[in-house]
Amino acid sequence: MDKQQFLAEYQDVFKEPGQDVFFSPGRINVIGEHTDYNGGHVFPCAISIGTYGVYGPREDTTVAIYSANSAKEEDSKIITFDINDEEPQSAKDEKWVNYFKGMLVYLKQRGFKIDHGFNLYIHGFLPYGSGLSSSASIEMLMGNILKDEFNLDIDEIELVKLGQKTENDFVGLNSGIMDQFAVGMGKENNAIYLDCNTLEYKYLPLELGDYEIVIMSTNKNHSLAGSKYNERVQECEEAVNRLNKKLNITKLGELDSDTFDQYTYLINDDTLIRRARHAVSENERTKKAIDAMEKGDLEELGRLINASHVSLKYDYEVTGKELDTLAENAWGQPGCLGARMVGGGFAGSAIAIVKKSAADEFKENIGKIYRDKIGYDASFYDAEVVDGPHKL
Ligand code: GAF
Repeated sequence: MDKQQFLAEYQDVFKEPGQDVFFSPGRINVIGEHTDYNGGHVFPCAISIGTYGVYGPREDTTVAIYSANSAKEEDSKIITFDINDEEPQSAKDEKWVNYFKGMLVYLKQRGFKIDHGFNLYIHGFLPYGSGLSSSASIEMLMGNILKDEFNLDIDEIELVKLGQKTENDFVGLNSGIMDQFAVGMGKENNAIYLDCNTLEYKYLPLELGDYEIVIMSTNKNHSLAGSKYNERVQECEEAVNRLNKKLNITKLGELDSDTFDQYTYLINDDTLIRRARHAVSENERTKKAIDAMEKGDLEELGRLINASHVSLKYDYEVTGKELDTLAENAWGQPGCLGARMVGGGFAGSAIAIVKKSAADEFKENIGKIYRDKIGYDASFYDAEVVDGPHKL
């Protein structure tokens, strides 16, 4: 779809012309899962599947938002609130608006002048709950629209932090900073190696030669998994507390495996040991994956990706039968170097690194296995690695 089509959709809904069209990407993560809130490393990139937003100014102080993606046609409606209203929307069918509203509220609380209302038409291509970060995509969309339209003097990393704050404090998911960072700081053909503790980062060209990344969606929504996610965050905090009987750390990402092994006994609980072991080992795998990428050793990268899934399955227990079916069957396919779930888990999506010439056969085989085992279809997406949010 092009800019004119989004403007036409806006006009249909708001009965007047829209002013500007913006795009904000989704993200995948090559490796480094559930490490961000543990102060570890991640290696994500922004993808060309994302969210479009059409902006039109208003003379009053009303914000009016319409999404083309409501689950049911009859639920489609324009949701309105006043720019000075700081309360999260509480009605069940209006909660999605909080990703936008939180950004507006926090920008205003930071002293930025947003002194008139606006209309916003949203058209997203990331299925909600698909593990490709539709929420960070819309947070960063909102932040960048407001920055552009109201000439706000704020840099992208500050917007990224407000995106995480929106998620944590306005929506209630205690997520780390990976998704907003990957979306906001996305760079064409590059993945971002980010230390979530210091926010130091570097771009690394995602050079896969004869290989490509295949995105596989379980078509099972993971949006109800928030409480399980928060449980994992809390379990890791408890492991840190127990380790601190002898150590002095703030996050598990500060430990290497040897130190962790020496002090594991302090945790003294099977579940908490496995959670912490994942956080520590995944952080190490992510560092090794960067070395492998820099050496062009894709086979090693693939093995680390597989090991990541195994650890997410057995130690962190965030996969589930749909994601396991995709990843574990991918491992045996011709031309596949590695596969794992991405994002928070429990459902959502997985990625596989597959030889370009084998990709069609790969999708066909996995699609069939998934349908036979799960009873409905998986989806496969092709995506480019792209820049962060921008005006079209
Ligand atoms: C979700 C969260 F939003 C991220 O912060 C990250 O923790 C991820 O799950 C797991 O790596 O996408």
